[in-house]
Amino acid sequence: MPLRTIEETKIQRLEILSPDGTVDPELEPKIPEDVLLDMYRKMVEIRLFDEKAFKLQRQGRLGTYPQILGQEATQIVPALCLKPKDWMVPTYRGQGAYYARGMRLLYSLLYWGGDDRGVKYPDQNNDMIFSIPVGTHLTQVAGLAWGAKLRKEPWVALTWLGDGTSSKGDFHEALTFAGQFRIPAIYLIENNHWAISIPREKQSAATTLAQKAWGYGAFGLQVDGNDALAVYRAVSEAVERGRRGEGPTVLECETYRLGHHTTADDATRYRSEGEVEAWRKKDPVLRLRKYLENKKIWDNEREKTLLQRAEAMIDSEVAAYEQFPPPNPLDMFANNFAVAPWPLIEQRLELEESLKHKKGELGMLELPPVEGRFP
Ligand SMILES: Cc1ncc(C[n+]2csc(CCOP(=O)(O)OP(=O)(O)O)c2C)c(N)n1
Ligand SMILES: [Mg+2]
Repeated sequence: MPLRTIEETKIQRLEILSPDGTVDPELEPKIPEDVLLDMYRKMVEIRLFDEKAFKLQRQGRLGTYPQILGQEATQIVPALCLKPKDWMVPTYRGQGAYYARGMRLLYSLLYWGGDDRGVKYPDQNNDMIFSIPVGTHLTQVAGLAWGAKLRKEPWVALTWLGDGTSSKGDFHEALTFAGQFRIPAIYLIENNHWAISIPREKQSAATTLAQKAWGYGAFGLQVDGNDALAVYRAVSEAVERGRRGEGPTVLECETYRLGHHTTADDATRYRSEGEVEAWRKKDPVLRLRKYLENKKIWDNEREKTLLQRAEAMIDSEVAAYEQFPPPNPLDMFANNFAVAPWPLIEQRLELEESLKHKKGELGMLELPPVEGRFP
């Protein structure tokens, strides 16, 4: 006797804008013109910023930096689908998301220059810091979404994670909780095909990452992540689903990391130029530009003006970064523990002692008081 089928599912993929800029009119989202232009402007600006940051690192003017080159649509567009009070938790490859929500590029430069004053998100936003440990934020995001639900607030919690990160136990724990409690959480997997030097095929035997959603009772969809319109539609619908109380969403946005993992990596050692070249042809920025040109709301003249303004803005952010007063070295001990453990207190006192004679020289403000106590 054949086995009974008790459950079936299908994995769908959303693609709207083709690389030549033509659209599927049935799926084309109705995005107001000013939002479309803002989206494009920010994608161009973050691309130029990314190039600049890379060069600054090579010149010794910035610390390690993770480029987002090629992932501008999955960075900028989701953030534009949120309201300020929605929770947003990017990954370390999140400069675009923060910028789209209104954070000055100065702060990204400070952060990647090793200064924790770079963690400064606009006051009205519910933006959270990303975690450098991959995946540890996923359960925290479930907590944020659960909190919104318990308080009967209309906010969703949106987070990003990499393809590699979707193989971690944190993903399983977060999604188990999110599905079971039907919380308004959106897990956007930025499948950029590489987790440092490990290709997507070696990370999971699942044919898609979107299908993982099904195992947790979450809504899952694969999206062309280099297609700004598809990302907009998929994220906006996930936000609406969350606000209606219909639970979590997993979006696998397929894109490609055109650069190295970070400036500490050399991707030419483990992948072919041919592969990278093939993905360059699917460029998300160029694709959106063609769409705007076809709609007759963009042209060469506007592009030229945008590039000039963007370059001037970025230069001024770099100047502000390089003129920023130096940090107080004691700040490294702040904000870590409510009650500091004794080794940290000892180290802090030692540093304080050795800095005393440099106080004037460093132009330091009043030294912050010692936090915590000896046991
Ligand atoms: C818990 C933890 N383990 C290992 C690392 C080192 N690490 C940094 S990024 C990375 C790969 C992440 O790949 P993916 O999730 O695909 O994200 P992507 O960098 O491609 O955006 C690893 C293993 C880390 N940061 N945290
Ligand atoms: Mg990856």
